[in-house]
Amino acid sequence: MRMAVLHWSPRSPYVRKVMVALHEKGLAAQVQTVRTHADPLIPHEGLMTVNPLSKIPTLELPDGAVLFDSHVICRWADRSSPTGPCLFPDDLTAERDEALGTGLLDVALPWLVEARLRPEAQRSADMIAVYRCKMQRVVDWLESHVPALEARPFDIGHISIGVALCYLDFRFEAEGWRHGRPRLAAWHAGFLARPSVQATVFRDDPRPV
Ligand SMILES: N[C@@H](CCC(=O)N[C@@H](CS)C(=O)NCC(=O)O)C(=O)O
Repeated sequence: MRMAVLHWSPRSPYVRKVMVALHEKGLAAQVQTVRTHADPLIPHEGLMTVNPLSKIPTLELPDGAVLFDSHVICRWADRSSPTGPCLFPDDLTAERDEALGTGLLDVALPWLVEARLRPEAQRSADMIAVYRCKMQRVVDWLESHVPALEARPFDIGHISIGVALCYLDFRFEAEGWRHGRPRLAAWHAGFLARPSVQATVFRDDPRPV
């Protein structure tokens, strides 16, 4: 039987969000991962035949259907399996928090490109200051919302926020997001203990050609 194929990278936080969801829903073994290098500065011709945005995660289903982005793939996982937590409850708070987590990533990724990938002469200190400001405001907001996070069952909002904070540890450790945010740090320690999170750690693997 053909398996679903996930365009995947151990460096991508959006991919990790999907992988955590697949593990939580008991679907990880049913999805084959293929290492796909989606470089924001070089569109990937092969990937664009299935996702014209040249982005990962992209999921190819056995019936030929293609799903992207991480939100849609996580919805697919939630619908496809009765196992594990309900990731998308009717209450829109879960998806609002999902948007906050991916929104934090939407700040962190261009920040990384600006600060480390673009030629030095083209880097903008003003843009980097904006990214840092937004990152700090998001983690401040999260610090004040920890009681709300803890009050409801585990859902897509927890996955998205938890993975985004893991990505700050992976790429922006020097920003020290835990400093002055003890409740969020304690909540995240619990997130890190989940088997789905431990099974999906970030890793700087060799880039495929
Ligand atoms: N909104 C998308 C964002 C996906 C995304 O930006 N992925 C990055 C990898 S971490 C990517 O493919 N970048 C390639 C590019 O921007 O061209 C999602 O949630 O899946």
